[in-house]
Amino acid sequence: MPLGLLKYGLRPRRPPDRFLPPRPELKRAYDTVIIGGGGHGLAAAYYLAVDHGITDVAVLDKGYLGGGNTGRNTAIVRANYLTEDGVRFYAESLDLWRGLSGELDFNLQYSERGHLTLAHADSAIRTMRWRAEVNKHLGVDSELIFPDEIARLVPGLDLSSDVRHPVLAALYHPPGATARHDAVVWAYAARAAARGVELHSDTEVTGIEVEGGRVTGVETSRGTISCNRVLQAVAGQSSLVSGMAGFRLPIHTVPLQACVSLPLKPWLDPIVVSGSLHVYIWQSARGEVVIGGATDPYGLYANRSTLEFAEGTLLPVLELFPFLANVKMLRQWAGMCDMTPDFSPVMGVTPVENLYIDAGWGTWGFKATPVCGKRMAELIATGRTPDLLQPFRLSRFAEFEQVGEKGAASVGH
Ligand code: PYC
Repeated sequence: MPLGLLKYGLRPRRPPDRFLPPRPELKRAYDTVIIGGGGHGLAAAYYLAVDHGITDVAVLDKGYLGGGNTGRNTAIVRANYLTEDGVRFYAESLDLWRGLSGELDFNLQYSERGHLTLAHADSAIRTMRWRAEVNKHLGVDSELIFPDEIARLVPGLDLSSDVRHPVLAALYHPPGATARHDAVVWAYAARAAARGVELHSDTEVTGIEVEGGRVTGVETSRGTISCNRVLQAVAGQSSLVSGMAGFRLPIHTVPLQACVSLPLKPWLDPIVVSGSLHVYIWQSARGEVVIGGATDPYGLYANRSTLEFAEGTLLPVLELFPFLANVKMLRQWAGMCDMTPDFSPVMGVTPVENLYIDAGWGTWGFKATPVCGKRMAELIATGRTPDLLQPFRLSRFAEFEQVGEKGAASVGH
């Protein structure tokens, strides 16, 4: 670390440019088009350029960069999944996250604070013990802890036994972290653009051109582009975009809402989740308490906020932290989650040759940003599906090889 600091201090240009270049003219042809200028699309563009030297790339977004789910999630990073495939995948993501501020030379405010999933019943303790064992087996730090230890980690948590859902234990995952989600977008975008990748906001894809089973271009609100390869990375809109290419996804889309309070003095270090109470909570560097709950119980393409969410989520927050009773809420918002039947994402090839997909993230796409970007870039560049992505292929549904991760959700479904 001191050597890194010294090198940084002696660099001729520091800090590197944080700003993004103005939007260029749209060319008529690119090697690769990425639909979706969120964290995933931009990360894929960055790794295509850096790892594979592919820079004739246009990233298209119908709005502004990071205006979709990347700017709407609650910024949690963890790897404490249930299946071996899930744990391996997110463990690689954790490794990448840890070095990412340094690699991108951008302060992503990556903050390792620990993650607790509360158990309120014996059955939950059993699942958490199972998760802890799978995690440890694969080198991911997770363990079951009990009220004494929970009280030490989470001051203010009501651990009384005479409440509706007493806290009996928790799955503790020390590497659980948060990162500044917008900064992730800006960093990947700036570093990809510096290598020649073109960033086209306000450029809506309205059609995908397929000839002889192979993708040949995309139609956009600014004209048609031909290309050799396309990646769709459009969380919340995945079925709509794949529909343009003529294939269907086993995905339904539901809103997920969240809110933040006015700033409070720092009191909560870890992220605290109760799947049974449908609530999760952490405190940001600005002091705001970030709160989320369950997905809305109906399919909808809308980013609106509802009073039902506020009432239904804040009540269990007060069961866990009664002292928050008079705290004012500052802001409430929603994103759209593409849910798959097994609660795992879809990454890989599609029925259309050279059209690749990154979709189906449900309620946990943000934490996968670096690993998904890196491994999708590898697939696009080499044409070979990396082992880490193989379990998440689209064809797994037809092959009855699902990767069941519902039990690892932080969010109620
Ligand atoms: O999977 O950790 C998670 C999560 C937190 C909020 C939404 N998803």
